[in-house]
Amino acid sequence: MTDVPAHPFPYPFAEGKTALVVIDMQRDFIEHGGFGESLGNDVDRLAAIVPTVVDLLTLFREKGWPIVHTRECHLPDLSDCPPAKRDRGNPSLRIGEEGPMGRLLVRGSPGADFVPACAANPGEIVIDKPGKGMFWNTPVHQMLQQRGITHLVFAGVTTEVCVQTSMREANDRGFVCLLIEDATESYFAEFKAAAIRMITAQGAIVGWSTPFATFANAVR
Ligand code: C5J
Repeated sequence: MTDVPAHPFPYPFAEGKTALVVIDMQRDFIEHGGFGESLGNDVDRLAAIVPTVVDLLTLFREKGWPIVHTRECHLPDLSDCPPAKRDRGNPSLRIGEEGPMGRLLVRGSPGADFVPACAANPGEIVIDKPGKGMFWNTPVHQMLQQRGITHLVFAGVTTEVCVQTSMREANDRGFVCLLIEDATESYFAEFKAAAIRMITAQGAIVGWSTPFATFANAVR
């Protein structure tokens, strides 16, 4: 066990029992013309963290530690996209409609895939999830248990939506969770800050947070 300096107190990093989870680094959230922009968001905020996510991926790959990538996306017939989700908000394009990168958030569409710099390598786990959280309607819990994973390091987008939801789901399932602060981003700076405060409050009620450099120095 290595103590990683973190908020609200050192994170107990468990080598051999830890996986990196990279949430939804997809073109539809990060590039122009995708779902994120259809909702009126400034996607350049999210693109800015790509180099740090790549550094984090490189560290885990160098160490040979397991990596999970998630994609928020739906079956082509949208049978796993409830109207309560599809009809929400007032986007210029809805989930399943044709955009410049294919059908928005539909499995197999170019826009639903990872930004090229964050593509999965062979042997890394890729989870297509219909919800905001990584456990709902996916096999990921069983896959992590089979590999003896007890600790999860989180990165990706967006901090207060899919990252926070996945961390809360993981925390409830007994995983010990760390969020890499500069490897996650929101369309709203204040929501990112608030999400990190909510996660780490009350003695790490959901988990810990730390910057990438601090994590890398500790585990290297
Ligand atoms: C959103 C996500 N924000 N990946 N998805 O709808 O956070």
